[in-house]
Amino acid sequence: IGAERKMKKIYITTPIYYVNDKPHIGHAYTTILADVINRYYKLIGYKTFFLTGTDEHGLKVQQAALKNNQTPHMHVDTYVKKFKNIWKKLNIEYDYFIRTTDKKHIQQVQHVLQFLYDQGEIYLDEYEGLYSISEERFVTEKEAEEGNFREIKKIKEKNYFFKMSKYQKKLVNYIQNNSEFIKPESRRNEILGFLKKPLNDLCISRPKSRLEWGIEIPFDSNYVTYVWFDALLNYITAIGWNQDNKKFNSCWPADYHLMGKDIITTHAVYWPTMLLACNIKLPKTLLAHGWWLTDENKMSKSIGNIIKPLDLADEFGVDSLRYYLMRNMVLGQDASFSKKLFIKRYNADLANDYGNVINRITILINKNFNGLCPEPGQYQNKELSVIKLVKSIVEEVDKNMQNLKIHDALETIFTLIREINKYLEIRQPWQLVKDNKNPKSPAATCLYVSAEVLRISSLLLTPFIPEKAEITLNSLSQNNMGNDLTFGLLIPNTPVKHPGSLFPRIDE
Ligand code: ME8
Repeated sequence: IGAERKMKKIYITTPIYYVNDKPHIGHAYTTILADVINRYYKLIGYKTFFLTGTDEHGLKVQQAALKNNQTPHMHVDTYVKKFKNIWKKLNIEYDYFIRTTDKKHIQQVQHVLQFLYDQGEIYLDEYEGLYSISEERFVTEKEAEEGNFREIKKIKEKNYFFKMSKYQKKLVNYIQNNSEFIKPESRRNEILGFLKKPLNDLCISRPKSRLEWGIEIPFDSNYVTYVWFDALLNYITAIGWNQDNKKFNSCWPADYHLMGKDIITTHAVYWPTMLLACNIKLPKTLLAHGWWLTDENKMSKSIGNIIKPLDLADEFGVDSLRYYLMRNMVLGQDASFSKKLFIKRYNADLANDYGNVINRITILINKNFNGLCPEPGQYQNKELSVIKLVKSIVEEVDKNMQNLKIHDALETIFTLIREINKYLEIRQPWQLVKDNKNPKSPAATCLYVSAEVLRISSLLLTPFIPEKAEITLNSLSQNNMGNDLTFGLLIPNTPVKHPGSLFPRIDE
């Protein structure tokens, strides 16, 4: 592991979001998830690279600009700011923000198009079919009947096609031989099912008469390229593909492409076949999470049923929102968003369990040990079993995180937090101090052990609730200890402060 940690960065991506509307809770979820995974890897000592950004071409954006009486350029600049502001507010620590209107990206997309054209992987053909404006692609008659596409037109035109079908067999083999490639299992089966039918070639051009806002096809100026062909390539153009080999090789292949289940097909079929045609390695894991539902409706921009993440973060704090989103969705499944459940979760876990432990320990140390970390004496069985539990919890959290069981990781951390509370109830340090407050006394030992376990729990929580966990760690003078998760590092006689009420109860 040591050597690998030095050589290759863990590379994590979110989808690049369309800038046809403001960011909403769904975008926030994927981006927070990426941030949590990224922060966790950093915590345990990996170098990482976290990419997010915006998908700025295509019909949807062109139409949104028109609706706002703006040029596409002005429109995208305005909306990109909204995304960047929200990520800042939600404490998202991305390393790079790619925009598909970046000059470098455009050049590289054209480079790929030209390369594939020269290799004979792209050809011109006349095609007649049903075209969905909302999906921006040709759909089959069956899809048109079943799907709820709002605008479907019959279109006959000449277009450029990428020989996607040629790679079908290779792709199926790859998916079958790499069980980690598509997660969760249900999505993997869905894609394998989809690939049982013959794959069509992919139409990768749009005539400018119909769509101007896109990247021009380098070998035919009458066309721009299909927005997905442009967008998917962001994952390699952002890390210097074909320009900065050192940077590219330090990141690629991507470790985690995160996304919602709505766009798994483009990522699990179009993207790998494009990479195969370019002789580029395939990403390690595509993770498709479920949908946040509200009032049992799909919450998406097109339906206009939007909970604004900023409002919730303003009302209850950024960490509370991050915590709820990570704790209440089982990765892969859908989850219903509700303010009621949000408040319930907050009160139970953050206000009661975590908040209580922080208050009890720091207040007792302040009252009885002059605000200095007490010096522990001999550990008894009770202490030894708490210390043993810490080790197994740290290992279990790691397993949960590696397996992308994010909600389980949180549940595991909270087992430890609840254990501190139980330990305090059993040892009753508030009684022990009445007998003896000397260094190495039972009271000192109990409070040292509790504070140390609080330090480790808080470190484990930093990826999820960075702001409040950091405050807690600072109140324990953790700053000098690095990110070590082994028991026994808290230094006796360093200051312990009461951080104030970090998680006030919310009325239900
Ligand atoms: O699809 N619940 O962009 P997009 C959970 N530009 N996640 C949700 C969600 C919800 N209700 N709604 C949206 C695009 N998402 C393309 C991507 S990538 C090369 C190009 C999240 O703005 C989820 O991650 O429509 C989903 O996949 C993404 O937003 C779609 O964002």
